[in-house]
Amino acid sequence: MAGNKTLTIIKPFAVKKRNLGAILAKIEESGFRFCAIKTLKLDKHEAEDFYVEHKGKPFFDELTDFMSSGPITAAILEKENAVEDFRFLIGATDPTEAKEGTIRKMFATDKAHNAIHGSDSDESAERECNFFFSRRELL
Ligand code: RTP
Ligand code: MG
Repeated sequence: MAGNKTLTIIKPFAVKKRNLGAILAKIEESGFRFCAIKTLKLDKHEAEDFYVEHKGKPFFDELTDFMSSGPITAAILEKENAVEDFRFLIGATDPTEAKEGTIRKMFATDKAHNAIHGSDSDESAERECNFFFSRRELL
């Protein structure tokens, strides 16, 4: 059975461009409940650790530089079928391919600076929730 939690990150440019509130509102309006939320800055090593599945790929260095370049907001979201429904809400990785009304279509700059992250499986969601939040914060 599909899990009911996913992990999102509002990425550095979106926070810098002051799109944070609009993105959080869109998430809430779309039926997701915020279980936990925090704003923080990753260092390069932490960004490499978070995106370890992409280690060795040509975009890994640019990706981890970007993700450690400024404040991000991480949140645990709850909804039935959370992972799949949230990936649908954020849209394609490349915003030029993202459907109208998706968060990346609305707020992304380009593929490297695509505004938001969503876990890609229940297993990733569990790992990523534990990456950002302590047991005390997992409500
Ligand atoms: P995310 O993990 O950030 O939610 O993005 P995603 O699942 O849609 O895409 P993923 O394949 O996990 O890639 C992670 C991030 O790396 C950048 N990327 N660049 N140049 C490229 O071909 C390329 N491919 C991926 C994107 O910024 C993507 O969000
Ligand atoms: Mg991914």
